[in-house]
Amino acid sequence: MSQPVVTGGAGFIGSAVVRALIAEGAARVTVIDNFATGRRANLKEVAGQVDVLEADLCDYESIAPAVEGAPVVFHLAAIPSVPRSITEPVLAHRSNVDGTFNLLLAAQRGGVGRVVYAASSSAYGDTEVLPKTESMAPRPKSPYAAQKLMGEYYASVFAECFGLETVSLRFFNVFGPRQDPSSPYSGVLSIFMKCILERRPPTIYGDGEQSRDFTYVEDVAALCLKAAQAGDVSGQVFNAGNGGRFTLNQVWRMLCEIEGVSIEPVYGPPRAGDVRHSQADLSAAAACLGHAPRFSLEEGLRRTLDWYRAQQFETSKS
Ligand code: UD2
Repeated sequence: MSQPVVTGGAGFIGSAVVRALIAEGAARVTVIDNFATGRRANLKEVAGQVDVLEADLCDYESIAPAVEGAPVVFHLAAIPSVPRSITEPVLAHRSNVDGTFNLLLAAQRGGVGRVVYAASSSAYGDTEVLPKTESMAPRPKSPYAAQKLMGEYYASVFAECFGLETVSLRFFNVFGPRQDPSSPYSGVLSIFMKCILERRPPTIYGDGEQSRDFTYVEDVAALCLKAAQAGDVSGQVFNAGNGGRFTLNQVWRMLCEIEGVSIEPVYGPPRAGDVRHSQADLSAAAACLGHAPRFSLEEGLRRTLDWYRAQQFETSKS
């Protein structure tokens, strides 16, 4: 198959990569998704140019023909949640580790040109220094972090031992349109968006002074495409962040200001496996991949709010 493949392509980030590929001229894109968290609606704008294979990455026989000969595979399929990996460690391991291994094996045997792997900033754990650079020793604090790190290790070992070109991108708290706010495992900003539009307080776990490098989804999708093209990077790991750092309290206040309301959050106990502070050093990604994020946090928040507002309007019409 000569078209790019996106695993998890019906997901929030995966579908952004699909749209970016099509915007850059791909005639067709293959999506592999088991629809555990992905949704067909995420692909509706590009449905005519997407071939969807509904399959689990653990089902080698199903996925191998779909990746064979692909110029590039973007591997975004995962069960992406720190708390879920603690309540459902077996499910998360199967998806994040076994699924990744199977995908790499199928890619290597199928002569795939390159695999771009969605790794996670959670691999760093709590570092003494900020921002976090790729040369720091990883210190995973949750099963999810360990699983994502294992995927990175496998990606570089497949490059080293089997000659499969791979690049791992450590995503830093990606947010934006289409992120599903409906689960307790949802990303915090999608939950914040839903709360602010419904004019009710969010629950913040801990004191809200933990900080994140929130990264707008289109910037991450653009970086994925750059990582597919860049020369001389096989086997390497790069930060995929925005470079900023905001506490949850700050972000909630920004949202309140944008919406012109004042709502006090409710505070709950800290969450197991939570990293305290997170911020990406972008030098390596900028130098080797040409990473150049375009969206400030505020711009990303405004765009995302507009999208959720439009969804609310659609739902209220139907
Ligand atoms: C981790 C990774 C991120 C990505 C993600 C996938 C870090 C620093 N980041 O995100 O890169 O791989 O996993 O899931 O490890 N929270 C609340 N209230 C809520 C929900 C969350 O206060 O209703 C808090 C939560 O305790 C945490 C912060 O918000 O301190 C962010 O949580 P998250 O689940 O959005 O993402 P996080 O940081 O676990």
